[in-house]
Amino acid sequence: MLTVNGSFPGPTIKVRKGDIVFVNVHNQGNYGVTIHWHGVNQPRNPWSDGPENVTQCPIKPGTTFTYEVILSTEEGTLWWHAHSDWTRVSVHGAITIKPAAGKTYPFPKPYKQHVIVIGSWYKEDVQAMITYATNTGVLPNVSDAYTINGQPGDLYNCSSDSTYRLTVKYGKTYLLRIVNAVMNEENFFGIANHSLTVVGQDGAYIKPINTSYIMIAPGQTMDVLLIANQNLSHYYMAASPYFDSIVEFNNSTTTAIVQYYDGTYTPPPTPFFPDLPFYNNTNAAENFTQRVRSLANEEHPVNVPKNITTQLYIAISVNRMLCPNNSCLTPAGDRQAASLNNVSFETPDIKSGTKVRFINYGEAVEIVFQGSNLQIAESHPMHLHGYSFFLVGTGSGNFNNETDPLSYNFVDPPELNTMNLPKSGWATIRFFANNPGVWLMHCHLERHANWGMETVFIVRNGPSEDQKIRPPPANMPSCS
Ligand SMILES: [Cu+2]
Repeated sequence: MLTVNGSFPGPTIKVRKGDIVFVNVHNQGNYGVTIHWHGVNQPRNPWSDGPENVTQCPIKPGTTFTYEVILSTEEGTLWWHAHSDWTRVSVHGAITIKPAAGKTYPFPKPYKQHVIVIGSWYKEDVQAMITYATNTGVLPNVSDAYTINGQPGDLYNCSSDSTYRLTVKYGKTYLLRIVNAVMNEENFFGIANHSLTVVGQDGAYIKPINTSYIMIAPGQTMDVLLIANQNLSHYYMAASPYFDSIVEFNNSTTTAIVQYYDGTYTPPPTPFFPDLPFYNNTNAAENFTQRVRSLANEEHPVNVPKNITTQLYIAISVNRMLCPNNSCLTPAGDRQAASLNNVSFETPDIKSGTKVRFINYGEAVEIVFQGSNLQIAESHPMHLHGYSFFLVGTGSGNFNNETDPLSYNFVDPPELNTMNLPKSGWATIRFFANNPGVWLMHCHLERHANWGMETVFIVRNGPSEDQKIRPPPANMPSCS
């Protein structure tokens, strides 16, 4: 199993807003790998963004590459992960971004903060599994467990003695920095008897949301305040899937334990369990997601493009495609293919199917995504590199370009890097194309990205020197 510094999840990178981080990545593994700094906009610096064979060739075994990770507007929680095949399953960790020196949180300073990484666990060799699935057209296997901070928890037939435990002191407030590193399912998450206050998402603050559960998609991060104000006892925190399709998925629950440490009390034989929505409860998922609003105040303003100069309409679908010369092992001789506007992206062999989209510097861009599957529809957490964007509207069914824009939110739309396109629905995002570079956009469900639900935006240089891509670093990994 490929890990960073021997730990799963990998080490947390702790920075302040606006910091620049140099990360030496030395590959001691058996195959090439790259690292992506998820949600870090990397102004003018696509060279350190990480997508394999898009902005760099893989770091070969035995070699080193130094990433320059440039923080700018991001504040809150982001994460880093491998961006080659499915290596991100075990190669990931959190990035915590505190306010700049002399600045404060837009909420009372928490007593302590803890990173909570929700992940996927496979018993098998994931790299061998996905290589076989890609070569033969068979479906990739689903994971064997979910994990919280590397541990599956008490509900699985293993490792209950090493379940992650978060000890809390009565009356104190804790900032949980939650990362969803799961491969193929969205998740509900909650803590028994405790309400959660969500104060940030994707490295930007939001208006506080009080809730008993959150819905968090792969790629997303959330800052959540937990007030330890319940009876001294033990409580489960749990993550279970939100899955709105009919294909096979992992329907199990991972747990960790929140335990009060002061006072003498007898904990119950089993900790209290949170009441999480059923796996296919779309209303519960959307009720939460629709409450997310940018903080949008003087200190944390929003800059939503109003006069759109580039408009894209992207139909998203999972399809099936015939394999040439009976090359697939599936019964019908076909394979899964996922597409954006009917084009299925492939790396590293750039084939006729792969397309990129040029965007001029400074354009005010709007993208309307439309889920267009007729049969096995599913929601898609779409992630854009190089930018955060404003999610100005979402809805069910087909987008109506006359009536639906009337519902757009230009006042306090959430500023995200990964947004959930509702199943068979639409979503509209906006951003200013003010970061020149080569930026991948893809579904963060790994199966879908694997099948081609990806594309690339190339944002051209602007006229002035500080609007141009920086020169590449001297030590870029070689492609031969
Ligand atoms: Cu998808």
